[in-house]
Amino acid sequence: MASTRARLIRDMVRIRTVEEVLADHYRDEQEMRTPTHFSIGQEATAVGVCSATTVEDWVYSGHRSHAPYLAKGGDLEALVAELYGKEAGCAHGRGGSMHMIDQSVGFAGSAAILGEMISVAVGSAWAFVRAGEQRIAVTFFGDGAADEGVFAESLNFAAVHRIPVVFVCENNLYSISSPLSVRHAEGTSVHGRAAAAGVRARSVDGNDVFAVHAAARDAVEHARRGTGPVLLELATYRWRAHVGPGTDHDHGYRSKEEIDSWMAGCPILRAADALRAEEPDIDAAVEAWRAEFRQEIHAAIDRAKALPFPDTARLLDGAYLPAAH
Ligand SMILES: Cc1ncc(C[n+]2csc(CCOP(=O)(O)OP(=O)(O)O)c2C)c(N)n1
Repeated sequence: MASTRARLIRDMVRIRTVEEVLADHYRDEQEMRTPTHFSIGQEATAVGVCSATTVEDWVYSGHRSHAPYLAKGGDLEALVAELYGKEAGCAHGRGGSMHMIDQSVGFAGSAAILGEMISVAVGSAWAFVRAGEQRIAVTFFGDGAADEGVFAESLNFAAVHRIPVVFVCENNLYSISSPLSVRHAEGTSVHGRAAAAGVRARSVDGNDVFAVHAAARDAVEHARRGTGPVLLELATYRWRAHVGPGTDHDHGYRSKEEIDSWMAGCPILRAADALRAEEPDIDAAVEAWRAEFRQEIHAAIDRAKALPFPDTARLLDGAYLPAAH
């Protein structure tokens, strides 16, 4: 099954399977000593967008980083080793889950300070322009990060200078437990704010991987042509708690009915439903992929656990240490 549409589903199944197994190990072993923000339920945004980029294009994300990293082709073993704090991790065991990086495939980096990577992506894309390169930058962030001032500044700067950046807002309705309704005036939206800054902006069903992919291809092409930045606001939903492997049905900030209704709109099930007429064997393929990726992630976990921790004498390598006065 080699069609682009089947490949998008396969990529989502891989991310879902990897994260579900990681979440189980995280909970049961207590050996990964890093906060983790899972994208379970949100896979269509990362897969739909990253599949529209080339290896030359740079992708950044915030704290919810595993899905964009894997969708861009980031090395799985380096991700797992990073979560276990091992020297072989993608950030040498110093960064943890929120500091994914694999520049060999164009995953330029992720960081936990909300909004930080929005401006860094704009700077990278501006550097591409100044070097006469045809590359673009993409930056993933949540609706909460879009409340940071740097978002407005970045939109404006990118629009004024026609910087080839694609802003990707994964709008999952909450900033931790604060719903959009208490943070934004009624009738406003993230894409509306981008449009007001002169950025071409679209709102897309973020749980429809085919729609996301089509919108991302259009956005990437627009940016690469030098016709200016684009923002995609992708409506999606996080199934697990904001941080950690568990669920949060009982935390009181969102209802069980709301969670159930979004789970019924699972991006993998929806994509398989849409493809069934064209690919009647899609359900068997999904099951086979799940089994394949379960093996892959279990093997990666076993290997990561056997790897060494960083040498304590070198723990501060790469850290910024202000000069002593
Ligand atoms: C500047 C800054 N302020 C506050 C935080 C604490 N914080 C971490 S995640 C988060 C909510 C993020 O929500 P959103 O951007 O919508 O992303 P989501 O977690 O929903 O994917 C907050 C407030 C932070 N990391 N950085």
